[in-house]
Amino acid sequence: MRIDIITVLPELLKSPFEHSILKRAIDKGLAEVNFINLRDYSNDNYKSVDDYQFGGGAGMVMMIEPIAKCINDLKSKTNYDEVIYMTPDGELLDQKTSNHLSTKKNIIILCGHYKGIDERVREHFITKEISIGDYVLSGGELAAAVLADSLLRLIPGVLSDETSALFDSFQDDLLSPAVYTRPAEFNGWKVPEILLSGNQKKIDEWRYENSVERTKIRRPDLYNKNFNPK
Ligand code: 6GU
Repeated sequence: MRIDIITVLPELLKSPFEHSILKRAIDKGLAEVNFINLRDYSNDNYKSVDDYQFGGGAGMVMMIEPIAKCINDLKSKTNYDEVIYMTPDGELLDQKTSNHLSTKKNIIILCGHYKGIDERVREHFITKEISIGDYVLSGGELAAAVLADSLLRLIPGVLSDETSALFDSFQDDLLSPAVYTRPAEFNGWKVPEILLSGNQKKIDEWRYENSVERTKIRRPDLYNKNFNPK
């Protein structure tokens, strides 16, 4: 999978891809992530990419020209499956969307800034708009990193234990069960006996029940979707 991220702040974005699982995915050649500086496509000597909005009002708007030039340049070299715009008024990201997008070959992610982007970009270039939650961030970069992380870890071979993404919270609309490691007792606080029993069937049952119980308490919305469908 190849992800090309268009941003005015490439430096802000780089670090999440230089460590741990995402770094390994890139080093192994399972993923390619490129950072494209939108200012390189500016029309003027000041490298500006934003302007005052028509109709007045506070806040700058990202101009269509640099974005169009940039996206067209990328498209002239690569076929893209999706051109995604990160925006708080987009579709809320969930595991289902991540699973779906992780099967794509090439995607562009455009990071918004300021008051937003000229609506004509959204109408004519963007194929999908994604938000990572109902709160406002200063720009799309951190959201783009969240999206990219959620996609890259699903690529086969990226996680060392191939099956482990299948057991992530949300993969089946259930939260993950509680986990423990050594010591088996600390301060008198004990690890549930069953996990030390060696009985894998019983352990699997305990984990499933623990998942369901946690989901019921912490995320009744998910629980009801699973167990009390309308
Ligand atoms: Cl994608 N962008 C911004 N600026 N804020 C957000 C967001 C995206 N998702 C949630 N809040």
